[in-house]
Amino acid sequence: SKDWNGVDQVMLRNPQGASARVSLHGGQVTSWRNEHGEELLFTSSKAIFKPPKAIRGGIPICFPLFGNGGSLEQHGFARNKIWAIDDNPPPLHPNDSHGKSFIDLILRPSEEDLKCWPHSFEFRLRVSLATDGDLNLISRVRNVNCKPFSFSFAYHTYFSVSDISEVRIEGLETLDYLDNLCQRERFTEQGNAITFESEVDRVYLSAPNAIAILDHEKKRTYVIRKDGLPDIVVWNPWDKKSKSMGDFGDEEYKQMVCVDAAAIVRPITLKPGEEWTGRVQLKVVPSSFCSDH
Ligand code: TA6
Repeated sequence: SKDWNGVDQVMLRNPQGASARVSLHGGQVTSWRNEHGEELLFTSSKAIFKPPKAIRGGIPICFPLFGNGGSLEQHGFARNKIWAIDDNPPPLHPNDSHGKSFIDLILRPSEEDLKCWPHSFEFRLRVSLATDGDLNLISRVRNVNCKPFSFSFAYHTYFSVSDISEVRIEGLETLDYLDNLCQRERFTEQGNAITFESEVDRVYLSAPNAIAILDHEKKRTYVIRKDGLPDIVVWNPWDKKSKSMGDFGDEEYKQMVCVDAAAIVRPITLKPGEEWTGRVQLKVVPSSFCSDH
């Protein structure tokens, strides 16, 4: 096995020149670029890159909690921990790594973690960059051998957009959602696509497994495909909330949107020895916009 001492981030590249960067701090993807070197994920210019702060941008791993709850910090501790590189991952289905450059990370609870969340788990994360530039994340959480436990989860994905007021999200029409801005009250989406004119912070329930984020100005569309993750979080802080976040620029809400594949509304419960898998595939495609798109 390679000597990984002192490594704190890993670069993945594919033959066409696309790349991704994974930080061992948080097991967090902090960059995903297409073959032209264009950055597709948003990271705040004021992001803090060391524990105990989560890096504001990229794809924070929210585990064992999404949101607030009990003794755990907001969005859980996984994104504030230093992950290890896993040199002997369990065998994966061939198409999980076929022709892709990938890295396997692992997180196990420290004694400290077990004090605030007394469940022995193993969390294996594979980040891979496909030959076509798609970014794939596979999370495997296993109950090592203790009493059953439950958790919620999200790939808290910050997409880079040119102008939030020109962004549309398709695939969530007619779904019910919980609105974090109204005490998580349940509403039904009426629009034919989600657009942004103010702060949005919602959890869409039982979302389809393909969601499109259209960036009008850049004429490109992000497509999220997910498996094992029933919900989709949509968040943009807009101006007022942006000013209240120290690690986020006042105007940066215009260049980002969070669309998170997640398992929140119905937490996942694992019996001893059981394993859960949550996958997401991120793709970016040029989108030829027609006016009635
Ligand atoms: O995206 C949903 C959300 O819970 C928002 O309410 C906002 O708090 C966001 O996550 C960011 O949370 P963080 O802990 O990363 O500042």
